[in-house]
Amino acid sequence: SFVHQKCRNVDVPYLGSQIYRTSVPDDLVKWNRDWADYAPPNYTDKKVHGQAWADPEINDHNQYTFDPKTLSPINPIGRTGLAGRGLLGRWGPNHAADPIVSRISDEGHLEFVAIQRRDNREWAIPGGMVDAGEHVTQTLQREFTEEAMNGNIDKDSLKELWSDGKELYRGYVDDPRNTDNAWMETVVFNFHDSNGLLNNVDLQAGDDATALRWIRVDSKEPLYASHAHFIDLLKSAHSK
Ligand code: RP5
Ligand code: MG
Ligand code: MG
Repeated sequence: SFVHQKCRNVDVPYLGSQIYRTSVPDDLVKWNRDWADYAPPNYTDKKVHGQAWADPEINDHNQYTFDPKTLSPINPIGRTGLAGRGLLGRWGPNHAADPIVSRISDEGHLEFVAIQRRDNREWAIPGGMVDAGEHVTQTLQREFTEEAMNGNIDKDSLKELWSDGKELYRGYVDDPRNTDNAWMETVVFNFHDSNGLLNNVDLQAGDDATALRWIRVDSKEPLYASHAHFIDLLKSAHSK
């Protein structure tokens, strides 16, 4: 069964910190495997404290549903070697949306719009967090507009594209920011441009993206978090 990898990396410190995760071997990821001495560092980035988009610190006076031992929600996949929230605002699931905008290139290859992330320089789908009260369909369009169109909102040019999305995935993401108590979940939609709509759109990296390009699905290029898996799903969806 699936065990997360990217959120167990001990080669580099946790993003934006000097904190190293406890090394968790594959066979001790599942919580039901005994590990009496497991005591990972507890870390929540200061950037998270006091933010409107984040939960407060947990103490015995507030109302979350807890693991009685740790007083915290626990990662559904298992141990990550780090307690606390790290860079994530929410205890438990942190909700994102990932729009995969694809086309068939002139050479006949299925390809998708990818951005390079500012935080760790890895290539990724231009996704982002669902804002409070926001519908996921809005998040998908907003994040693509911010990260791949540099905020140039030309509402009508992609209307047809946005109206025909296909869901590819929803659930857990093996994000390098995940911890034992906070993790990413996403909804992945494919918007396939069969009509050349994107020829009339100025694609340009924006917001937290530092570069943009089309990546071929068969390029085997390493991607951020679980995004390579999402691209596999895209590939299957188009090979039917
Ligand atoms: C990943 O983090 C999701 O798949 C999504 O692509 C992304 C959301 O976080 P930010 O891009 O807002 O940092 O887990
Ligand atoms: Mg964003
Ligand atoms: Mg993003």
